Amino acid sequence: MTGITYEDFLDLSYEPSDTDLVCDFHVEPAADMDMEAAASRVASESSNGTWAELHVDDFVDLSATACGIDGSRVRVAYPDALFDPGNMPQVLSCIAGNIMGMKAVDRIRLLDCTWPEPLATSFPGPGFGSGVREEIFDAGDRPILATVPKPKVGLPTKEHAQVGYEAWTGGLDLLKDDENLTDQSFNPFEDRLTESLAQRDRAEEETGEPKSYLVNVTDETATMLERVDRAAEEGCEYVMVDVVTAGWGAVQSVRDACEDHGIAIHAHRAMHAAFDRIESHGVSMRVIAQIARLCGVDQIHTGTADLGKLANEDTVGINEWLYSELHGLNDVLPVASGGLHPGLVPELVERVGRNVCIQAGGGVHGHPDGTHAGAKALRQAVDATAAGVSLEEYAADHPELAAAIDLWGTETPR
Ligand code: CAP
Ligand code: MG
Repeated sequence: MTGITYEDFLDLSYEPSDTDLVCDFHVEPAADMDMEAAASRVASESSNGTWAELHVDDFVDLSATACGIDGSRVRVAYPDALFDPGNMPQVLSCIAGNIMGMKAVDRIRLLDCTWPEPLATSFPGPGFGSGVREEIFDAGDRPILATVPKPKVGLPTKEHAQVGYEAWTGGLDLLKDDENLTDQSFNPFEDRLTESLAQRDRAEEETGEPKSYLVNVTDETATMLERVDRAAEEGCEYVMVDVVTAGWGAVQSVRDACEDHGIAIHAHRAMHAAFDRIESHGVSMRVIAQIARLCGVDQIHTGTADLGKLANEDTVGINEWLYSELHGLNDVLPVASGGLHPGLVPELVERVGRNVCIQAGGGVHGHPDGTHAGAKALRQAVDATAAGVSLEEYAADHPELAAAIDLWGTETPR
């Protein structure tokens, strides 16, 4: 009989193999628990163990190993055979499942994962990644620019599409639905899709520039797949999914459908802060971004490097990982959004670079002369930055930019 006890899951001499998934956690043990005991329980509960001593003979040993403890940082190595290839919900049920609520720890946060080739390449990764900037837009080396109509919900379809026309002809590349706009009576999905694309076609005709639309397909999976098909039929280059509220299994289904149609995926991350805002507990945005890349989104919101209105996080570090080599999988284009306006563009580009998408809602539609002027001001701020000219100097003969910086300066809104 083989007894499995918690102590079997700790081996600080173990060197992870190159097919192990290696996860780093922040762990705060419960009052009556030392770190080694807590680390063993994390490895046990997230792989094949439980609280009672087990006496079994005929089983495949899929035990994880707590193989590193450095202060509050615990490293756990998971054998490749524990995981169901290509099944992100199952992976997360291991590495971010029961352990998040176990009494052996007061706090636990999944900080970072090192993804081995067999597991990583069991997922499709992004179809385009940052290649969207060349393959969908000819944006050169400037950031691609997006806006989202505001108020975020409530605009009737025609007004929504008109905002798109004003923004696209003002120089922006992308119109984006807001995270909670899907198929409500005041702006039904089907009408919004066709009306917005009609305005997109007009704007492309008038500007000679490629324009696109991030239509939000978020819903239960069957409906999302129908909406992906409709977006493809209407010639849309993208769909947008609220990846956290929709769920990763659903995102994988949408990715498969988008592969068939050659459509890119914009990932909105609403609800991520439920997991990643409290530094000592949950799942880091870094890991959420890793999951999103493996599941195959092409662009994802990763914050504004503390320039915007929402809680700060390691935007630069996360973006670096999104661009990094990952067993041949495409990279992901980071999206900076949340409280941005033209006056913040130079500092934002200084912090995150140009291989990004910059989204501004209030920072476009709140312009004193309206959406079209606001879009021109945002594009002018990006063009000035790309040309290495200060906003003040550029604003001398660009009145829309001048009005924006008169109103908002270079301050971060709260
Ligand atoms: C931004 C936004 C985005 C946030 C999401 C909003 O609007 O549309 O959803 O950027 O946060 O609803 O707040 P503004 P994040 O441009 O008017 O602020 O990008 O951090 O995921
Ligand atoms: Mg929004």
